[in-house]
Amino acid sequence: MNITELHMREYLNIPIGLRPLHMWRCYMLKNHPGLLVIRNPFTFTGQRYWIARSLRDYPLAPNIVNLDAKHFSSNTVSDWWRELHKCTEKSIAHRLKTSMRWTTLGYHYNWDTKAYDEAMHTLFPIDLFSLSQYFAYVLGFPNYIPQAGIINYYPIGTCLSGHTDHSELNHEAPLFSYSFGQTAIFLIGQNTQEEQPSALFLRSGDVLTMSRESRLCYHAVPRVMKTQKEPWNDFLTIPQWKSKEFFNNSMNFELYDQVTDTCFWMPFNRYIADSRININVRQVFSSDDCL
Ligand SMILES: O=C(O)CCC(=O)C(=O)O
Repeated sequence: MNITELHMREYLNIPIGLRPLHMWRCYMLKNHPGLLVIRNPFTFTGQRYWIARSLRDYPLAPNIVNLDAKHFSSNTVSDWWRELHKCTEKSIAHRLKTSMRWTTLGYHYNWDTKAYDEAMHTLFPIDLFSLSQYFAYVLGFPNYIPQAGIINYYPIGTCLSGHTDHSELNHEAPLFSYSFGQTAIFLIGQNTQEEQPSALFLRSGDVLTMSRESRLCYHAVPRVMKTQKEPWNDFLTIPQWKSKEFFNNSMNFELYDQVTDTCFWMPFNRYIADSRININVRQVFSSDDCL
């Protein structure tokens, strides 16, 4: 690829809401080759955008959520955020808020069979697709195809037990994990449960990639705790891009503008003040099978 092409890619495919590449800080862990962490490459508007998408849009039907028709109204199952937003009864709102634990996108993971069912597929959101392809491109995975997403919702005090993500048929492709809101303690182990894991904090905006040797390693979130800083409200420190014309137009620019409006942002701010959101993106099939 020549320099012009490289610049074209860098410019034309930059999802809006990211800091320029030269400001990114990317770390590897000595004992965990293939595990990469980029410390918050998002602007505050970028963080708000992905928080709002994860709460308002991604749980919308036909995407699948953990809330079932036995315990929740059909309106809640199909549009959880709207129902939470309009609920005025405190205890019901609390139940609605804390019951939402996951949404799946694209190829939907079947939690009972622990497999991806090819028949259960909805459109993968184009903005998240572009974001993940951009990170993959920058980190050296130019053929990456985002196909399945899990949005994990963690009210403070909740956790996720140790597991491996092995149901994808393609284990060569990395897994991308975006953290927003409250801070998580993340444990990363090795291929068996015998080895001692390493612990790291995942803070709002952090992007974690599990690739190569670490792709199939055990990992867990034993704790979500109150953050010291709220980068989604940090207007001062982050340079904002002025023009949208260079950016990938897969994003919802209307939402991107709305999230800077205090009134619009208020319900999202209330949610994220004591919760964490994790967006987890995977390629399920091999790139050849997708063409
Ligand atoms: O919340 C996280 O950081 C990890 C989520 C995870 O491991 C998963 O969805 O498989």
